Amino acid sequence: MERKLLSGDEAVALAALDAGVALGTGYPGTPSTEILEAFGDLGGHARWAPNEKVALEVGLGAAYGAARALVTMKHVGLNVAADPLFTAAYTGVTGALVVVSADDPGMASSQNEQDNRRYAIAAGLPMLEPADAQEAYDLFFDAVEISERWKIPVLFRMTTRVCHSKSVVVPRAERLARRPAHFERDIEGRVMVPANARPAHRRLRAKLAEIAAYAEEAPFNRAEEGDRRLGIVASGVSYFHAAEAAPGASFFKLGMVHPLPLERLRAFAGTVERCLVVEEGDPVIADALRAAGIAVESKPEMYRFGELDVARVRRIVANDTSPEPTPPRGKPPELCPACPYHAAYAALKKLDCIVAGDIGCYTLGALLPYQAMDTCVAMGASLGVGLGLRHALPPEQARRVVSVIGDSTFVHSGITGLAEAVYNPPATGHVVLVLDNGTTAMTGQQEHPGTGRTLEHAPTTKLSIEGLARAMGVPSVIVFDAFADPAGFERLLAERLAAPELSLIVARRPCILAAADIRNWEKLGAERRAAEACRAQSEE
Ligand SMILES: Cc1ncc(C[n+]2csc(CCOP(=O)(O)OP(=O)(O)O)c2C)c(N)n1
Ligand code: SF4
Repeated sequence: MERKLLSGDEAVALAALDAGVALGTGYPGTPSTEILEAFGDLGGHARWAPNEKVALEVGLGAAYGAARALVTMKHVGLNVAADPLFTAAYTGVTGALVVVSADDPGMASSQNEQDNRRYAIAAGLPMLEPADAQEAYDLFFDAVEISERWKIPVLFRMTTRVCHSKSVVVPRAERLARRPAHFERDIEGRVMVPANARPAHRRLRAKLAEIAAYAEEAPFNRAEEGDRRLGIVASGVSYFHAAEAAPGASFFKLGMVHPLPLERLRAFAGTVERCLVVEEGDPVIADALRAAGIAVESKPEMYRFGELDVARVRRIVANDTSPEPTPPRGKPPELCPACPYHAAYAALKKLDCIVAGDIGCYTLGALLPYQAMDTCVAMGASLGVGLGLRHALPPEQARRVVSVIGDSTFVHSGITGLAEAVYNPPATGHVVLVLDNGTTAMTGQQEHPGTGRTLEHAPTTKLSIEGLARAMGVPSVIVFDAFADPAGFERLLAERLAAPELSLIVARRPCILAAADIRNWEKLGAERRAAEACRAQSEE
């Protein structure tokens, strides 16, 4: 029997391949990024989208066309994709649509630790949650089956530990063949005007009731008999922590966290003296069980924050609310010594700018030695927040406001903010600084539409940030290498801050860690283009 050592992310990629997924799409974000990269490496059709909303819509389109589609994102990405997600629950799909939400309890690399199990409840979608790589592999097939059987998108929740921990995976001997794609017209089912959406909502609730009945029987939800004095309900990695913290206890291991198998859980709770829900993040399962009249204990509030581990679960079992030991503070992260961003931040600091920042490697400009970023909320927020500050502050302060955004983030969600800047320009003007290092550095150097290369680094049409800004009507657009000429950049920034118009500066220089690879891919791309041109000529 074949055995592979895989991370949870790699297991999902392999499962997607073995389950005949025709298209994988998503936007990078730790801890989900490796899924699409691995899917591409395995030969799957994998694509980076400009953002999560577009990724979900592309996946949905493929699933309307009867194909199986995989969409990946980190937890906050689901906020971006939430608009189509909620209505996709109404329209359903023809093929299969599995949406991976990789949550980050403890915020190893995120701006919040939102618990996306709440999205399953809010959107009315089934959600599966694997506990390790083998289960990630196995449950992916269940997700595809549920999606096809009930013609519904399925959420697949993973967490940092499950995404990144490696364990042995035994793949299936037989792969699923790809579904033949085809289009069937279904205007009432797919066009969500109110008259169609009203019955669609009822259909969704009926599907969910059927899926709840299925969850009562499904083997991925299982009771494990043990000592009757303590029964633990758990899912995801919490199950393994609890199994180690309370060996011998009775367990109810959930593979599906929405809808819950309430009757089996009620029966389980009735067989144990004390029934405790061990879950990372919000008390989602505990609240649902209590709302159904099932008497369970939830963890104390202090364990809502951060990841769980075996030691913390032991404390939960003992109902220990004494202060927890504080982990030693590590060395704060900093920009690489030769990072192209240094010159930009030196100028922003020197000119005492009020910086509406954004998310990427460049967020490190908020830390020492520069401390030259004043806000950072969500991807793309630098534009809107900067404009709001410009509108509200007295002119002498407003003139110091700069929106700072990376190239990948600009394409992800900065473009609409720039439209707002053009449409409602502040009286003092505004300065948008796009730090273009030619990659998505923060998540491990992924491509995006502005790099002109696909997920596999093959050449494609390149979105020009400066061309786009000019076409949108930004009056002053300048491309500058701040690293090569720091003094010139400082002069330019001072001049643009003083101008009562909208300026967009693209500070362009490759990330030092990505530069060699970029050169290599550019060279390979040029060779490929030349070979294609040659072939085309010889065929003429
Ligand atoms: C909605 C959302 N999706 C994904 C992420 C993960 N993420 C944070 S910043 C970023 C892009 C960073 O790239 P870029 O803007 O080019 O800046 P760089 O890291 O290269 O400096 C990504 C993918 C996130 N925080 N929020
Ligand atoms: S990885 Fe690249 S962008 Fe990030 S700090 Fe280092 S040089 Fe700068």
